[in-house]
Formats: sequence, structure tokens, C-alpha cells
Amino acid sequence: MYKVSHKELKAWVEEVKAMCKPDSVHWCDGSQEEYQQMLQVMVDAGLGTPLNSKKRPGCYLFRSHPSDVARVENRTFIASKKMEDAPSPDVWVEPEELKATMRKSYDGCMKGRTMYVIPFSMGPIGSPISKIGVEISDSPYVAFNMKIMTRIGAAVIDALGSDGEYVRCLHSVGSPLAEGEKDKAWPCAPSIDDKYISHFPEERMIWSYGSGYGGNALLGKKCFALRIAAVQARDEGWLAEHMLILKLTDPNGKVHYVCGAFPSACGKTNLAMLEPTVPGWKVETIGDDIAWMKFGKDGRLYAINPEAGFFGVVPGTSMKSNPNAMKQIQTNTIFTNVGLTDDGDVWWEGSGMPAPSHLIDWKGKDWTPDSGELAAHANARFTTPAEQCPVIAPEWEDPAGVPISAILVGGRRKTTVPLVNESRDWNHGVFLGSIMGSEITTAAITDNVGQVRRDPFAMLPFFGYNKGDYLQHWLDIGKNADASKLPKIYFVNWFRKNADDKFIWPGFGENSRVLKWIIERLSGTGKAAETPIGNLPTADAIDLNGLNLSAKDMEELLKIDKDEWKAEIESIREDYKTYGTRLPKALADELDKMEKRLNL
Ligand code: OXD
Ligand code: MN
Repeated sequence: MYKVSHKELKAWVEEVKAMCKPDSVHWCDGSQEEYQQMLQVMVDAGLGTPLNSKKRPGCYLFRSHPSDVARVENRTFIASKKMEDAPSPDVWVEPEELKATMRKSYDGCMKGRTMYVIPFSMGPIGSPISKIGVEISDSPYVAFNMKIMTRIGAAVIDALGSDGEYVRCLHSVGSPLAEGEKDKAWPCAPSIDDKYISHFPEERMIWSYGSGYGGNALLGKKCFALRIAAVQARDEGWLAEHMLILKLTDPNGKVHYVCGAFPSACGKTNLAMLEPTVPGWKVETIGDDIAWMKFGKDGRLYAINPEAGFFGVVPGTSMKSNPNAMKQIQTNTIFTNVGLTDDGDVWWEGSGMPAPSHLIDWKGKDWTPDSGELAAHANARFTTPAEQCPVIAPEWEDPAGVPISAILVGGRRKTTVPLVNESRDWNHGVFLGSIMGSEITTAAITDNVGQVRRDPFAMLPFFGYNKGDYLQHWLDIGKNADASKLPKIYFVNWFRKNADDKFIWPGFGENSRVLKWIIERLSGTGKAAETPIGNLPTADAIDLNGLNLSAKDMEELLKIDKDEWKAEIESIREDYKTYGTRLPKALADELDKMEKRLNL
């Protein structure tokens, strides 16, 4: 064990120990041996399966409880001191009241278990943009996933010193064991109402209870790097965003860095690792989910990927959608909730690999192609080290970050929104970010299938504070910066459909054609026409060489239909009402100006 000189941290660990009453405490050192031991504990207990070492060396499969398969947005709370500082009244609970409730759940909740203390750094240790957290968890699954997703262990304790700042992250699966009781395959609190994913923004603290899955439990990701970091970013003048970061090299060898905000299930990981179809262009990856951006001395915005691994959705990942991820998850990867084939490999829907005649599905049951059930859960995940990505950029861990030239925003819209739209200026770009969203495709969220769910900057599930204040912060970032050095914001939509309900744009690697146009615009050569909604490529501006796309299709992709925009403006006005008095005036003005320009 290493020496911990941080008195306050030691006191907090003691306090949690006294409350949760674990059998033992383990301070994670972050070594490879420790990682293997933690995996082995679960394998020995029959809770995890090593995969065939010839096919997937270093890979393991875990199956979660069917009630614990995704982030629980309706059990996610922002306990700011004042209700109006929370993203919405629905997610707010008075902090002391919430703590009192949760303390009752935490009392004795780790009995029979080991309490892991996981010091972690979001971002390269020592970077001026990085931040430190300490997660206390009673789940070894969380501990070894955190080892992949963040930088953990002794080096972080060193960086923290005797009085460094850190975010306190407390997690329990909420399933204490009685003396001699055998553990469940996936311990978690039995009922959804017993689960809490709570944030105390003013105290920079997270309390999570009852779930062992993904963003509910790996607290460095959504809870810290988005919800708490967004509050830190607001207070300190930077940006913590739900964005990929990619590096684009043009045929002249010039490098450009681009961030992109897309809601879940819009192909963010695929775009981050894209294989360009345009000759001479190269894409490399810096990050696939989160970007932290701070101004450098030169006045430009520099981004780091605060994570060290990718926690990606498995179903749909194939050699067509993401060949690089397919290679990346061949080794040293944790799979959760996919099918297990008879030869010890994994299989999932949309893999492009033929379905085996038999496997064990994500629920642990026999499965055949005729079962009529999914072999892999729709939100099955891989956890895989970023450094294994075949196209990871060499500078992905540069402590200084990378200077951002463009920011993409976009959702899934089958009508109305063109393939790409360049903002007129920063405020207009923030306006475009505020109106992005996707059509609701599943009745699981509400009954309003087809209606647009606005998801400003893809942050709807991840706001850590009032959403109007969040947009105001974006406007303030622009106000205080040198406009010529700010990234340009582009609104993209890969998902427009034709009258036959078919996607018009081929997507995936072909999205490089749109990236190329964006870079041409930034360097002053790309052709665009000013329109009422922003600057759109002219009909011949996007390189379509080698692509079977008709002029009519292109016209459709860039069409601005007045009736659709009339309905769009009404729908934006409805959404803007949900901001109440905290809607930034500059955005209301942008909407009015657009309406005027459209002359509806
Ligand atoms: C994710 C998400 O898991 O955005 O990255 O839901
Ligand atoms: Mn995400």
C-alpha cells in the first residue's frame, strides 16, 4: 500500500467505512496485477467468464441483472441548494433531505463486501485541464472498469498531495451479504425506487446507490466528467461537454481538430473512429464521448479527452459501421450483456457475423436464432482501453490538449434539418446547439413517437445545473473570447429520409465528405450560400466523387422547406418556454431573427 498524506481524504474514507460497514478496505494501486486479481475474484465466484484466449485474449464477459441494464434517468438527482439552480424541478431534491434518505440506505450496505478506494484522474495526470476524483465502491466490477476508463491508483494519490482538491464519489450496489451468504450473479438494489444517482454540485460530490451498471456506477464518466465538471467549468470559465474529439489530416498534411456533440445512439463512437472514403484524408481519434475545453494562452480553445477508455454500445458495431472498434475490442476488453458462443467468443445483433446456431444469451439462457429474443441487450457495452484503438492519435494524452477548429452539433432528424449548416457566428452556433434533438423513435420515453425531443448540446441527461444558465455560459465563453480564434459551430444531420422512408445520406465513412467541406470552409475555399437558417453548401460544394448520389438527392439533403421550418419554429418556441426566466435573451433573439429571415 502507498502512503496517503491527504488527511481529509483519509478521514472521508473512515467516515464512509463507519457508515457502510464493509468487511475490508482495499486502496487501489492501479497496477496490472491488481486489475487481474480483481477480475479473478469475480471469475472464481462464477460472476464473470474469461473468453476464449485464442480468439479474444484478455477479454471477459459479465451479465448484469435484467433490471440493471442502463442509466436510470428518472432516478438521477441534482441536489443543488436552490431548486432553481437544478436543470429542472423534476430532478431536484433538497440536499440535506436526500442525504438523510440515502444515509439510511448506506448504513451497513457493504456488509460482507470489500470497499474499494479508487483514486482516479480525469485527463492525463498533471494536465492543467485534468481533475481528480476518488470513488469508493463495493463493486470489483466498478474498480476494474474504472481502471480501463480512467487513470487510477498510486500516481493519482501522489498528484493529490496532502491537500489537493478532489470530487468525492461514493458508490454502493446496495446489496449487503449476510454471514456466509453466496453473492448474487449481479448484486444491485432490487427495485428501481431504491436506486439513487445523486449529485451535490456545490459540494462537488456524488452519491450513487443501488445500481452496478455503466454511467450509474462508473462515476468518473457522466456523473463527474459531465454533471459535476459542468458546474466546475461554469465557475472556472471552461467547458465540460458531451462531445467526441477527432483529428483530421488533409491531403497537404495539415491537421485540424474537431469536437462533436450528438445524443446517445447517433453514432458518436463510429464518427470518432471514422475511416474516410475521400482519398488523402485521415481521421484519428482523441476521444469518443466527452471533451473538456479550456482556453490556451494563444486564445484558442484546447480540448482533452478526460477518459482513458471507451464504454461503447456493442450491438450494431460491425466491420461496416466501425472497423476500428472491431479491432480494438479483440483484446483486453470487458463485455457486458452480449451473447456467449459455444466456443467461448461473443456475438451480438448487428455484428455482421453470422448468428451461431446456439449461444448463451445476455440473460444466461440458451438461445438459438429462432428464440425470438435478443442475444445481446440493446445497451450491451464494451469497456476497452483507448490506447488499443488502431487510429488513436499519438497526441491523445497531450496534457496541453488539442486546439479545436470546429464543433459539430446534431441529432437524428428525418425531415427539416439539412445535411450540414454552418453557423453565422458564435451566438448563432449556440442557438443551433440549443435547438438540436432527435425524433422520438420509441414509445419507451413517452407516447409522442415522431415528436422532436430537444437535447441541447446532447446534454439533456447530463446537465449539472440550470439548463438556461448552461446556454448562457456558452454565450459568455464567446463574449469573452477573441471571435476569430473560436471554433466554428456546424449543425449536421446524417439521418434525413426520402419519401420512401430511406436514409438519403449513406453515413459512416462517407461523413468524411462533410468534414472535408467544413475544413474547406475554415480555410476559405469551401463554397456556401447564405440562407435564412445559416450557411449551406452550394449544390456542388460537397465532394461526391465516387459516390452514387444523385443531384436530386443532394437537393433534398440541403432543402429548406418553409412549412417544415414554420412547424420547427413553433416547436422551438414551445421548448424555449421550459426555460422560464432563465432563457438567455440572445437565444430568443436568434430565434426571432431566424423567423424574420425565413419570412414565413
Ligand atoms: C453514453 C450515453 O453511454 O451517452 O455515452 O448514453
Ligand atoms: Mn455519451
